[in-house]
Amino acid sequence: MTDLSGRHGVVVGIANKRSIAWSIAQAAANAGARLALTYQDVRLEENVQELAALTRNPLVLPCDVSHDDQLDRLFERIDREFGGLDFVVHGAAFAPKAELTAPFAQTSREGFRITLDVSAYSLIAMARRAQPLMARQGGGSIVTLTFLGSERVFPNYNVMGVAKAALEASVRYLAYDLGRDNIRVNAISAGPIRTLAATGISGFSEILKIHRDRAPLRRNIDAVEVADTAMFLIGPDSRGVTGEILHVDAGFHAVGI
Ligand code: IMJ
Repeated sequence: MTDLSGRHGVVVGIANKRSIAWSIAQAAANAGARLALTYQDVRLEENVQELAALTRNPLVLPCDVSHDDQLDRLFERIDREFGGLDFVVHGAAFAPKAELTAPFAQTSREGFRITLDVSAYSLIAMARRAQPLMARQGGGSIVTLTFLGSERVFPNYNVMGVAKAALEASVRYLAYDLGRDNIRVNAISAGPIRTLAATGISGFSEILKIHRDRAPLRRNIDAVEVADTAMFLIGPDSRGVTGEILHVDAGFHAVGI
């Protein structure tokens, strides 16, 4: 098992106990890491505070990833409290609801801008601020979350698919840039899971059923499986892996028909 004792990490993208980012935070905390957990706004603060209380010595901080000043303050606090940083877990994504229901061709300029800003640019913004703190430790690991909708069409995923494609390309470019400081950047492409990000998506039960029927492992995946893979990408066993999109989807991505 991955040992993260004495390591420090920051996790963004926790909305509630179903969030994949929360499963990763729990796994990292259980592996001995000290964590900074962020909440997007007051609406989610109580949820994150409650969950954070289940981990040892947590730092709970506000951070809306679409605001540079909040990102600046987050990394200043982390630098002050932790004196460095070993890993970042990025699980933030958002598209305005209308963009996930109307036909893709109707995507608005503002909807495109918001979706790409929150879901893709935020990784670049975090990586740049994490870089000096990680370089000081001799390296680090950045892990983000993506979905197969970046590579193939899933009805209604729409501009989120475009944002995830930009996110995955950003993983490769960041891996190239930050590699000189021994900072690795990877993504986990998770199969469909019932999280807040999936609620209200019409036909989600059918998507889970199709995934279960067609995936080589003939089943769905859960957030704990994603967290176990995240522990590999955060920890030293993956020291030679960077710029990678690792599918944790019971093999669904490998199937043609
Ligand atoms: C989301 C929409 C359409 C199809 C979808 C999803 N499938 C899956 C998701 C097949 C698995 C969930 N997913 C992978 C996401 O990345 C979801 C992101 C998301 C969800 C919402 C819902 C509520 C809202 N904005 C959102 N923004 C991003 O208002």
